[in-house]
Amino acid sequence: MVSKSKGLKSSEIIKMSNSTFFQKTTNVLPSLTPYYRWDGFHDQEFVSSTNNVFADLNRDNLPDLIFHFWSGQNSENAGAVVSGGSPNRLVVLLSNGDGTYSDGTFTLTKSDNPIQLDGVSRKSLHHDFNADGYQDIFFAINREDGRSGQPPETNNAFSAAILSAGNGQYEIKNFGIENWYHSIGIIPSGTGVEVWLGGYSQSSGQIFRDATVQLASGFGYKLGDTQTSFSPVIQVPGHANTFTAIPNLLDLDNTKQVVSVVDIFSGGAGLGLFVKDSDNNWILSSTNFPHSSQTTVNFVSHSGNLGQTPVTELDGKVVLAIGHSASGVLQLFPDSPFIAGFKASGAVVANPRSDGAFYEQDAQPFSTIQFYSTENDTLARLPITIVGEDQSQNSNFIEFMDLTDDDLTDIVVYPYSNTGSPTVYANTGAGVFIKVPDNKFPQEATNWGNAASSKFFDYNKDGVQDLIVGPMNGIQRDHPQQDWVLFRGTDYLNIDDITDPITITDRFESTVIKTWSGDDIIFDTNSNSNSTDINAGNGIDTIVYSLSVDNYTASEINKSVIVTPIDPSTGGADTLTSIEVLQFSDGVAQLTDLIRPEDIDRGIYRFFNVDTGTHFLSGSTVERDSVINNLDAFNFEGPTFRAADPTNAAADTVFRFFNTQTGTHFFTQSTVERDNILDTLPQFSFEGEAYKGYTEQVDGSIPLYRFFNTQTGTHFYTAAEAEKDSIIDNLPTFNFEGTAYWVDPVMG
Ligand SMILES: [Ca+2]
Ligand SMILES: [Ca+2]
Ligand SMILES: [Ca+2]
Ligand SMILES: [Ca+2]
Repeated sequence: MVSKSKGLKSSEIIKMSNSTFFQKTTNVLPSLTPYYRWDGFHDQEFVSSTNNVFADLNRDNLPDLIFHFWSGQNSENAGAVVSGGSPNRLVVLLSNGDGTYSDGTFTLTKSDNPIQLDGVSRKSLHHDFNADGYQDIFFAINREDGRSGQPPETNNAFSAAILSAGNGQYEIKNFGIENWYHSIGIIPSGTGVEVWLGGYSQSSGQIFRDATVQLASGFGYKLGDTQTSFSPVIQVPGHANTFTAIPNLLDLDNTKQVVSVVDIFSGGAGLGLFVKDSDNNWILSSTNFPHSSQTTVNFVSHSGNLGQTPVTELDGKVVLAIGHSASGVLQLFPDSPFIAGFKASGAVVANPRSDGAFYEQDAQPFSTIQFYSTENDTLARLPITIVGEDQSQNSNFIEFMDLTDDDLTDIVVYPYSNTGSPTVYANTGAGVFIKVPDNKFPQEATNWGNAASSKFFDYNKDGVQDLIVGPMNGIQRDHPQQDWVLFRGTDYLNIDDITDPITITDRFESTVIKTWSGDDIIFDTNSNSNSTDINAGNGIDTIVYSLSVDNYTASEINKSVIVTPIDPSTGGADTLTSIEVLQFSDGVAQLTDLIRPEDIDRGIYRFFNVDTGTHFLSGSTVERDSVINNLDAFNFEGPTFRAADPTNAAADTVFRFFNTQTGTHFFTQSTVERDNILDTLPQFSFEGEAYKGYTEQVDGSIPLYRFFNTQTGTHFYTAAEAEKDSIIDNLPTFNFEGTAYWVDPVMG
């Protein structure tokens, strides 16, 4: 793989906190301290901003930063029922167009007062909802966050639309019905864009927790005719009690929608699949909950209380509770079907103690990402693996994006930690992801405890993702360090140095498979029926075919080998790059076992060296086979002519030299030329007799023509009249030197 690293200027000396790919910026973001210390946040409470939106609001083609800060209630209100949402404030930092930002909230809203929403934002998105060329922002809002201990029936809030007015200004609109909103998604359908909200309550002031009345509360809205009012398009029926809408990318006519579902009645979370029926109404066609059925166990809580609590099993682990934190859709490889990805989070307890009870204090955080197909309108788990998956991260956000510039979508997890750095899993294209080493990302120690988190976005629009890090999960109002850090991405991530071995046991019909510097193994199970590009990177890599070697042929192109099944019904062709071991059902094969070069009596075989653009000739079948099997740069072209019959009186020795400067061979029959080279050109290493050539035309022989390539300083030989004529006509850098000597044709 070609490295795209541009190197660092001397002024960009790497500090400990930076990585090769991310450099800390200064003087780009204004101080955020004034917002953290806003009087409306009262005193001594933590201030958070988890749902940050990066969208171009002022249409300068650079993203703007939309923060929604919020704090908890004052401590004197602890335990008391407090009406209203937690204190909150919307702040928009507009791009100045010169790589810096400043507060543009007033510019957009023309309001002197801080902008407050109906509560705390839980998830957010942006889209040009009213099609006026300006991005609009949506937040799922609730009044739970920041009000711990409040009665649940007081947690409902309106969600918020930051809707453009078409003139560069924005209106803040509450929409939907009041609900305990958790999530938001968007469907750009042909009949108008829909915004879907996932809530927890059926309607304002009521919570349906009765297991026999499992009412869901998902809502979809689109703009009404006035372009300012929202009309409902879906209210999700029973079963689940909340859901997370995710973007509908699953089919082109927007009749299919995957959402993630939380169902506390069955003790876990999963996915729901909605499809449109013949009346154009959304119906829930399939759900899939990853955990096995719930059982009730003896349980000892942190406070020592013994009681009964439900547990479920997930991937062989006993899990106390599974919440959903995020979901989305992605393609495993370009043009492949979209699949749904789902991040389940919970707490896992390995075993009950000797008294037979499970203890809450034994619990460890647990999260895992799973993938589902939606074929036949049914959610089905896919056997996709993540090598090195960190299953103990506390995180609420995942994202699917290509960070390695290979058109293969990678997984990004944004955990809460001291450095705030993301965790990235790189996509092989074939159902296996692998953890990217943490040192590819900034590891700046913050003093925000485990509140720091991050988000990729491209602030300078150079195509390379940049990384913003901040105390998203909340810091104290009087904390001494409240400014966020923006790291400029200097280049696409290069992960060629990953040495963990990767095994691809199921290709998922991928057309592109890549692995890196580990010793990797790639099987042909479920291979693409057309063709597949496979690059296994450095290491000793093996490809495994399910049939015996006599069922395949091979040819060489550039530094790759194309392996093709003889019977097309058994699979497509693979273009293999950097694969060292060819394994078939009857054992390891050499490339010569697939290319099967024909042995010709006195045959001289020709190779094209793709590195030097020169040809290599050999009269030795041992040398020929060694070059085929060992030198990627040499493409075998077959026998090109035959050496002279040594019993013929006109046959005489052809000498071979190796030019150590050009890496090419030179042939001559002239002893004068030979001796002159030996005396005057030390870069030519004499290799002795190569084969015999005729010193004159004999019966059946043909001339071997010699050219001098003035660009490479090498000689080229051909016995083919058509090739000779074509070079004379078309390649002025080749000086024709006439007949070197005579040889026999391959056929004849
Ligand atoms: Ca708009
Ligand atoms: Ca990628
Ligand atoms: Ca960038
Ligand atoms: Ca490898």
